[in-house]
Amino acid sequence: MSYVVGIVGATGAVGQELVRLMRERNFPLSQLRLLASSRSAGKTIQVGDEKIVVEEAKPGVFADIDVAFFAAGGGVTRALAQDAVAAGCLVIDKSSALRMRDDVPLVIPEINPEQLQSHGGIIANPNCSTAVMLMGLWPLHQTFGLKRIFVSTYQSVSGTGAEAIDELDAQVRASVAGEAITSRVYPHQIAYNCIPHVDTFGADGYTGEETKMAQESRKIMGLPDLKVSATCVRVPVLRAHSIAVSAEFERPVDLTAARAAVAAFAGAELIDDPANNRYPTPLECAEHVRCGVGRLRIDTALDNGISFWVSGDNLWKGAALNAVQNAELMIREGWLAAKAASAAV
Ligand code: 2RA
Repeated sequence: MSYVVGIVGATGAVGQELVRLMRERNFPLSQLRLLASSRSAGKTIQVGDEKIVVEEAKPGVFADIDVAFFAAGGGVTRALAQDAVAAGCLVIDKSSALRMRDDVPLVIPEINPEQLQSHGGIIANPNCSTAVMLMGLWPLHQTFGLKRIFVSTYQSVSGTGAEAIDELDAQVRASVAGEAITSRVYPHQIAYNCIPHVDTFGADGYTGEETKMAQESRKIMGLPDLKVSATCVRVPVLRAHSIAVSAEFERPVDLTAARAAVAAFAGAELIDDPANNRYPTPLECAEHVRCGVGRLRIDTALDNGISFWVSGDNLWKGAALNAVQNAELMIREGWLAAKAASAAV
């Protein structure tokens, strides 16, 4: 069986990764429809041997589409997702707009795949920092029982979008040329700097990104009482987010079992040989399916604590790849119907 797939936000960074991953992973496509704002409608995008004309994402466009990956902002999801659902289209959404709704499963297929069976037409994809962090945390939770975590993120500029990549690049070039550096995307220069400010500040002093890491981790892992203290930081890295995690567990921990659990987990690659300078880095983990997990050690400040470092591609596991993996799993399990199937012989 093959599917008519729509990508809403097809011209953006995540939209382009969706196109690439579906081709590379041989997603069963009968047709690919590229959808974007009215500004981009009419442009053509080369996909393999085919030139596809970008259509405007607007009500009514989903009638023949089986699965729509929403890779635009929350505003677009709020404006169009219900229209897609009403047209019988499965929505897999990358935005944060609907993630915490009770009737919207928030799914990482290596963690809570069973939740893909009970939805009202919309599946949400987690925030990129949360997804990457959980690739290290989940196998440790299954082994020792998670109690609380303290985390700091090191988030690449591609998490903000193409304009932030351009800003970092322009600032590095300006610095090398001895020219004035200007900042438009971030409130401070990002080249040669770190900015402890991802998303907007709330009244409690935490940013939206920090709050998302707490709420989404609880929902995905089914741990409503999990205590999370997060500090999210933007760093001058182009692609792949990294997270330093200190986790406290219910049961006594040991590193041999911890490393074995991470090594056996489908979402992670254990890269943990510090004596030979082997640990994950964003450069090494960019454009990799699995997130790199390393620097595992007994935490010296927590009871039953382990600290570790994880790096993973924010545009892949943190966005496009996780969305495609969700759809692939639904297809494998027979949970996704194609509209044209009844007409097929
Ligand atoms: C970021 N979490 O890196 C965002 C992207 N979704 O800013």
